[in-house]
Amino acid sequence: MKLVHAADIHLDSPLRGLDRYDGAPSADLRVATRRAFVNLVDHCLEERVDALLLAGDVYDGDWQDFNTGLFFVKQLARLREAGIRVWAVLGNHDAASVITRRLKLPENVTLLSHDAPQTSVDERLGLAVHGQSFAKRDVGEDLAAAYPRALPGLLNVGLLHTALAGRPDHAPYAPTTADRLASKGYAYWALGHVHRAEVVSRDPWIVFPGNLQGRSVRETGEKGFVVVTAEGTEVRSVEPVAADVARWHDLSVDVSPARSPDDAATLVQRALEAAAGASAGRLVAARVRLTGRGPVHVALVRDLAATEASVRAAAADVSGEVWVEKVVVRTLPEVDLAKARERKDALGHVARTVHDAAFDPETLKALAEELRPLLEKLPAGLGEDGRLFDAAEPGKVEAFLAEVEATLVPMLVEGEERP
Ligand SMILES: [Mn+2]
Repeated sequence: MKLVHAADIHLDSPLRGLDRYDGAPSADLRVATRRAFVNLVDHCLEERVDALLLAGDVYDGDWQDFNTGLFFVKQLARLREAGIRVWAVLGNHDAASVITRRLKLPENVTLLSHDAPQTSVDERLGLAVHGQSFAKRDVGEDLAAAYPRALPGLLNVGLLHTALAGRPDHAPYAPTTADRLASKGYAYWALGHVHRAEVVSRDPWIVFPGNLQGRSVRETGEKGFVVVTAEGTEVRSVEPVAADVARWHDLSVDVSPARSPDDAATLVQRALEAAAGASAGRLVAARVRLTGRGPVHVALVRDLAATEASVRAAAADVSGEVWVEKVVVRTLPEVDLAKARERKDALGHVARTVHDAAFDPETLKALAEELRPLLEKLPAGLGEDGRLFDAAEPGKVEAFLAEVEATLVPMLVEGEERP
């Protein structure tokens, strides 16, 4: 028996903040979640699998665009034609979706109850699927606790949308433990909710397939579903299969050996070529971080716009479709900052003032006050997460000062050394 297990499709999920990026392949990325789902359905048909398990979050939110739902129904109907059954539970996003409540699903689809755990048996396949949907967005109780024990003589599969005992960046919905799941005696637990693929356990199998298509730089690397091969009541193998049509990369490029911005651009181009190669013809969306301590630092930070332009030019030179989402410059100077602080002249005074400010709570507070009105005036899109930083957030002003120190002091030293 062959089962396909997927979760977190987030159909038509808006790729966050894409519109504010110049030259973003918005159209391609906007349909990426749909095309990834078509890839999944194609695979089910081509490989003639027996069933598809969807572990929640087919939809992304509570907007009322029924085209999203119609697209989903159409794809599931393709599976119906081939006699492939689908079992699904609702996750936190579906529970909040109007589409979920209004749309009638094809008869090959079994949507498991949100009132209590439901067991659905397919005698022909020898398969028992146990699961419970989310009734509302924020399910705080352990749904798995009430799941029944395995039925004898069948392949038992549990469907559940959960964060288990907690996963970084994921709301702790339907909390439970791997031990609790294992105690039910199922051969396979098809989980959803956590967007990073993870094999939590192999005995029994407890698997997060991850989401089907990365949607931001926080969701990097290969994305897809898993194929579960079973014999009788046992799982024989679990194989990940890629379904994504665009792939995100968070690239750190060490430019410390570069003598010039051109050298740095060459290093960036090499890194982007490697990313494109690893993405096998897919659209590549990359955040490029320039790192390392070296002589090119001052030139890179002196004109950030020029640095960004040269990174984008390097990307345009890579074969295949590569889009640079953002350029982050985190290089460090060769200049010895500690030595600069020891100087007795004006430069030494500036170096000390900037450095010491980070350790003085009073100065930090005053700086935060002074910066706030200025930060509020800046356009959105600056800084790494859409804003430069929040002066009220602890640690941010210190980090800002460290950046000022690493930028300003080397510029002053270099300016002095220049004839
Ligand atoms: Mn979820």
